[in-house]
Amino acid sequence: MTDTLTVGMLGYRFMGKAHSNALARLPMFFPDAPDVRRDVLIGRDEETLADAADRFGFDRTATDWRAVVDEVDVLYNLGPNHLHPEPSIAALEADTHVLCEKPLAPTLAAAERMRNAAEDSEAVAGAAFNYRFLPAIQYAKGLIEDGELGEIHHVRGSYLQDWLVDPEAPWVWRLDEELAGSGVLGDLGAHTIDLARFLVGEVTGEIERISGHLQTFVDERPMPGEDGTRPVTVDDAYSAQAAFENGAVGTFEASRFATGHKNDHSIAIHGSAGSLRFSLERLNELEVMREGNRGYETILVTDETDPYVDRWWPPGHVIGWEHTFVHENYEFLSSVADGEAFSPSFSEAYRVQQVLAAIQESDDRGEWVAIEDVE
Ligand code: SOE
Repeated sequence: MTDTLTVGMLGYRFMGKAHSNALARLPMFFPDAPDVRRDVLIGRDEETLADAADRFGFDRTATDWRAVVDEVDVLYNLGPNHLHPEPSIAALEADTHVLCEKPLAPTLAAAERMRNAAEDSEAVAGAAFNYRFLPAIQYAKGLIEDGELGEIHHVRGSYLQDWLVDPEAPWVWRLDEELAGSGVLGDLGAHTIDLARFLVGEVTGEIERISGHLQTFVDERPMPGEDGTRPVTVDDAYSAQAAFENGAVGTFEASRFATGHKNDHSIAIHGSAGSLRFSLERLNELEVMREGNRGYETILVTDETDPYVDRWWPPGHVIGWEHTFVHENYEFLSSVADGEAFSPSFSEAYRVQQVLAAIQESDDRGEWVAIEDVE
């Protein structure tokens, strides 16, 4: 492999912008990151693709991922969920490294094929659960694994948005089961389940069984630019209760109808010796309740000794949502250059997919489901 990694990026809208911005920031803020060339931007609509390639700094464009997956060193699969399996598997079979956006796949079966392809490949495969790469979250993980909270009894995560509360909000691919696999469960629930596993998994073990409920509030929406409507075949909201191996109780929910909440991902952990609370709306802060104190203290996680902070600005000069992608890209590309595994791997993302599938099955059956029984 030459020193410069060539990147092919499938998808050029929201995630294409987030990851292209991250790649552009690396040379200035992470000069020890591998050298990367944004080689080819992959999409269907040639005109919008050409404009995006120009803005995002790609050398060329392609309208068929099959033609380029073995030409580049790394494939960024940022397409809609139904496009995660085939291009990623084809790239891994060509020993092209893959960073795939979450959720891994629309279905558990497709996620299993992706996990197996990663196991059989020499390439590095990663799942883009970007919220792991926040200083406050990594600081929280350290507190938990150092035993600062004692035995973990509760894990409580919610991810609240409200972009669909207007019934006239237009139909998009995320609302179709064939294209997305699930609605808010896979889109936002995947983040929360991954974050819970990342934060407490070492001390609680895995989620053993789960009981879930899915709800669709609006079952058809107007097609943009057309007359008529298209059915909504996925969930608008989910809630679930989970039992961890160590006996901890998990409570999870997400909604696209939480009026007034724009991108409110929050998680709280309660243990025998303390608690912590994190909210994406205050992503530089962590609230910590330590044994013997009367209440929570708010820690601004922006010291030079905090993860990634010394790459940016002095203490108190806060970072934002986009920086999670810069950190994630730095770690992924460093793993590729060093020939080391990246976390979260496709196997870890498959574990998340198992929990999502168990929630769907529990909703179908109206009873608790053991994760090991989900196929
Ligand atoms: C959904 O609106 C969404 O864009 C998710 O798909 C992202 O994963 C999340 O980070 C922000 O919200």
